[in-house]
Amino acid sequence: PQLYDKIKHFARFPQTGVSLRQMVMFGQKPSPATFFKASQFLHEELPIRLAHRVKELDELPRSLGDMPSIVKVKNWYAQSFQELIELPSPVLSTELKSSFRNQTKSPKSFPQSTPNLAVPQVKPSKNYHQSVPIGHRYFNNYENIECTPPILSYTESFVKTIEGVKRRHDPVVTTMAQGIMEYKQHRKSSMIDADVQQFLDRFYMSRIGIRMLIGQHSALYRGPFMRNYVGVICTRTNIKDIAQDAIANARFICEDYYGLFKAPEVKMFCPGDIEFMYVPSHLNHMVFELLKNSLRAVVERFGPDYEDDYPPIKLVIAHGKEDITIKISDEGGGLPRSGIPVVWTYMYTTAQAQELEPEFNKSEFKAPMAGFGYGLPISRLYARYFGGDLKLISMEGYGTDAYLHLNRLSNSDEPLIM
Ligand code: W6P
Repeated sequence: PQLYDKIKHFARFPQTGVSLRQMVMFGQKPSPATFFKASQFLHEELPIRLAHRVKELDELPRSLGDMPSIVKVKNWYAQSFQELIELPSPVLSTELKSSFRNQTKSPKSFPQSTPNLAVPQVKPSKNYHQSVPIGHRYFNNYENIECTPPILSYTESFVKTIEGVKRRHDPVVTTMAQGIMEYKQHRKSSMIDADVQQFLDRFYMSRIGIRMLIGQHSALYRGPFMRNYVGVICTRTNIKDIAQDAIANARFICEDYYGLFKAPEVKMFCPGDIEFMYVPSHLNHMVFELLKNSLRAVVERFGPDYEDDYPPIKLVIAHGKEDITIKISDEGGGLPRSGIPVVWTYMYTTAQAQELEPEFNKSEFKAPMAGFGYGLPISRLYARYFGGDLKLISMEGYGTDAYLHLNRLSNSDEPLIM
C-alpha cells in the first residue's frame, strides 16, 4: 500500500538510457569515486526502471496479471524496488547526475527516496592535488570527491544489494513463460496475442537493460580485470573468435542431441580480424542461437543418416562503416512466409526459456534443440538493445538466411519504451 505509492511516484520519472559508449567512458578509469558516482546514478535509475515494470505488470488485464506466476514476478520487482530505496545513501549532489543524465529528459526534481546519512560525505575538495589519506578520511586526487569510510562502505553495500537483485530475478524469464502458459489454459480471450507480444518484448528488453547495468557495475567493482575489458564490455571483441566458439558449441550440442557423429559443417567467411566494442556474452548468445536453429533445420530436413553429406551452413561476416553484419545461411528447407512471424512470438512456444540467458550455464541442463523457444525473440532483443537488429529471410523449400546486424558505432541509446 505505502510501497505502491512510492512505486507510483517513481514510475512517473522517465528512465534514462545509457549507450555502450557511455558505459565504456564511464568505466575506463575506475576509482573509488567512479564507483560512488556510478552507484549514485544506479541508485536512482534502478528504482525508476523497476517501478515502471511493477506499474506495467499491475496494469495488465486481470486475465493475465492475476496469473500466479505473473504475480510472483511482480512481487520480485516490488521487493527489489523496496530494497533499493531503503538502502541508506549519501546525499545526491546534482552535478553528479549530469555525467549520465540527459538534461532534456530529466525531471525537475528527483525522488527524495533514500534516507540520507547523517554525515555530509560528498563535498568537492579544493585542494585535491594534495590529496592524501588524513585521519579517517580518504581523498581521491582526481575526481574531487572525498572517499570517506561511509562512502566506501556505501559503495560496497550498494553493489551487494544490486547483485542480490540480479540473482533474485534470474528466474524471471522462465517464470513469465509459466505465467503465459497459465494464461493460455485459463484465458477468456481478453488480451489478444499481439498485445501479449508487445508487452513481453518491452518487459524483456527492460530486463536486459537492468541486468546490463547491474552486471556492468558489479564487474567494474569486483573484476576480473582483463585487458581490453571495461566491465563486461570488451573494447576489442573479435567477432571471428566468438563465431568460432559458437560454431563449436552449437555443433557439439547438435551431435549430442541427435546422436550424430558429425553435425553439419559451418563454413565461415570472414575478411580478416574484425574487432569492435561489444558484450561478448551477448554476441555469443545470439550467434549460438541462430546456429542451433540452422543446424536443426538441416538435420531434420535430411535426416540422421545423411550425416556425411549435409549441405554446409554458411556464416558470412561483413563490416561496413555503420554495421557489422553476420549472415547465417542454411539449406534446411526454409519456412513458409506465413511462418516467419510465428518465429518471433512468445505465445506459441513451450517453456524452456532459460536456454536463452547469456549467463546460462549450458552444462546444467540438457540443451533443448527442438522447437522454437524464446531463443529467437530474445536474441533479437539483445541485438536491438545496442542498436542492432535480427532478421530472417526464408526461401520455402530451400533454406533460411538470418541477418544479425550490429551497430558498430555503439552510441545508440538504450531503447527504453515507457
Ligand atoms: C530455419 C528456421 C530458422 C530460424 C532461425 C535461424 C535459422 C533458421 N533456419 O529453417
